[in-house]
Amino acid sequence: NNELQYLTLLNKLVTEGNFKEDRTKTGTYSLFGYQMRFDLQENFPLLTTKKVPFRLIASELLWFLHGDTNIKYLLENNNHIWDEWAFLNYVRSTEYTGPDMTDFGHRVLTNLDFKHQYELEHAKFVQKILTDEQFSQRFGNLGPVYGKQWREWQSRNGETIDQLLNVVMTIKSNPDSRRLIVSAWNPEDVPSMALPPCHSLFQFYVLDGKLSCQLYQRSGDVFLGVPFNIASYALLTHIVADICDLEVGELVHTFGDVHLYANHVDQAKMQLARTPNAGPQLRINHFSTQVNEPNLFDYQLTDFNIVNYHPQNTIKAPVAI
Ligand code: DHF
Ligand code: TMP
Repeated sequence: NNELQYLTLLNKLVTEGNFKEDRTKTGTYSLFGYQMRFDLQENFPLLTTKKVPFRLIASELLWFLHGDTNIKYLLENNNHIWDEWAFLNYVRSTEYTGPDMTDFGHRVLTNLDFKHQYELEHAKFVQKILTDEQFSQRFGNLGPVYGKQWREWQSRNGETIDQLLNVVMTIKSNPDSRRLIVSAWNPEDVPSMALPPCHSLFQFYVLDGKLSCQLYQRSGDVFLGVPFNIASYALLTHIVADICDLEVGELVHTFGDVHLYANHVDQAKMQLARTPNAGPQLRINHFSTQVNEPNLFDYQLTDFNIVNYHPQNTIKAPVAI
């Protein structure tokens, strides 16, 4: 069962995770090196032991596929999962003149007055990204993150490399290739990214007409980020299989530092007390504009339908910034 892969990891971190301080000053229970395998033929690996918002996962993936790195697209799709990291750049700039937002991630958790101030400034920020083009170019951009590296890796001769398109074309022409790799980890660009890529590198593999994908995730927030990452790479595998006329195989999810934040332990225990339901299925509307050339830009949110998804209630948890 696919969901047990996740619940087993969650349980392992609760029971065997090593306490480790971290960059965000939250504290984590952590393990180094772990692997899960999801059979994409069985079902679509969207967790049922809590509600995981597929809409946000799909719009984030389309944002990557478009090569976009500006949160404006996400905001237009009512997706706020990257807001805090753009907001952080803004409040640290000289252009920000509102109330002091230093350490806002921790202060919103303990100070109700401050939380209201933050929510007001955050709402103003979002509005300005949506309506002021100059502002959005300056503060909506997260730097050369996933989309940029996947579709427009900057080469030293001034050209750009579309890693993902190259891989799709190689899958079609030479499916046995062992070089079907896309890397978001660009050491030259890492310092200018709002957050260095957590899902850093992935590789495809074709056997018996089935496409598998392995992700190397250097750092995994098991309660908040990881359920998104599993579903996102499962969706990516379905899309690439669709373009290449293949069935889906497995998603192999490999971690470096996988951790449970100390302030997610109660939520994890609540989730572990639940019994998973049968997983949902993904239906992709068949690609109306399919021509000979693969076009990774053609997919739209409405092309993806999750059917038979019967999740249990949302479990809220604060994100570490
Ligand atoms: N930082 C940290 N510390 N953990 C992350 O998982 C993370 N993920 C990022 C950026 N920085 C991060 C991008 N992805 C949520 C999920 C994924 C994500 C960012 C945030 C999140 O908060 N999920 C909530 C629901 C959010 C909503 O409905 O808007 C959840 O309950 O799953
Ligand atoms: P780090 O850069 O110090 O590793 O912090 C990044 C945090 O964000 C870490 O807890 C992992 C988490 N994360 C995910 O788990 N998945 C994601 O997709 C992203 C962007 C972040």
